[in-house]
Amino acid sequence: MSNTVLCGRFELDLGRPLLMGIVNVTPDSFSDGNAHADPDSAVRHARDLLSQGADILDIGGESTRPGADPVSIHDELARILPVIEAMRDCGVPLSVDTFKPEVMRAALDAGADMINDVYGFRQPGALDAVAASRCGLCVMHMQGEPKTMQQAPQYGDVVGEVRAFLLARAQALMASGVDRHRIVLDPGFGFGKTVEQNYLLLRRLGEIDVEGFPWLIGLSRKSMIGHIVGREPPGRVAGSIAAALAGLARGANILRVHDVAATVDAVKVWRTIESGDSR
Ligand code: HH2
Repeated sequence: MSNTVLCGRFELDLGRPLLMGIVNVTPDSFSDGNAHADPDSAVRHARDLLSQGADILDIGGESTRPGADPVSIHDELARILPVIEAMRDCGVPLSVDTFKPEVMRAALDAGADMINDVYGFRQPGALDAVAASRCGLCVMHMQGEPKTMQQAPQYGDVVGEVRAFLLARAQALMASGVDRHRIVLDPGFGFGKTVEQNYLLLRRLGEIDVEGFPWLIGLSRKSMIGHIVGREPPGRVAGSIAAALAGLARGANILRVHDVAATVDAVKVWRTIESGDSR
């Protein structure tokens, strides 16, 4: 198993946990919708996350929260391209959270290093849009689609089905000519899963070996956290960090988070405990 991920202009070293800071250029994201909806404030937010210690920035122009309305290619690009252009030389890889092949191509042309696709590159044309480039690829599991995915998620064996799906998608990417070192996998917490299924997946993450591919996990402020702590998204930071550390303990490599500064501190303490080196 390799400990690096090829990610556009970068090679990510997975020798320590990496933090992907979330930059939602959207009016309707579940946790920070409208907080950075115009590109200028999104760029300020991206710079903030960078100064807090983000290792990767994940720029999104369309919410995928349950029930979210679709966004046109034109509007999605108008939201994300100015942010990519402004942050292109910021020193960390830029990921773009999209499932539309046209947006993938334009984002890569503009200098993005990674494509994060909640559909796992299943849309027609998505494999072709990314195969020939050198970008990193985050392949996420989702049952159904955002508009309806939380209405009635159904699995015989959620752990086995998520594993089989991710393996099949990784194989499809590699069959399209993608180097395996470009791929990271994500179980897709909250995407077509009940609270119980989400916690089962997290608890058993360490057992779900998909041929040694690295894990990216996104738990930050999600409703599975709100369900336990009884708070709205901004009040879910401590709960999100607890879940993130549980993920690290089970082999996660990259944490997709809103609250970079707080998570950086928590990960530092966790690493000190794990390594026994407090110098
Ligand atoms: N979660 C969200 C969006 N994109 N991508 C990956 N790989 N993994 C995730 O868990 C994930 C994701 C949802 O969070 P957020 O971006 O904060 O909200 P919204 O989709 O409403 O913009």
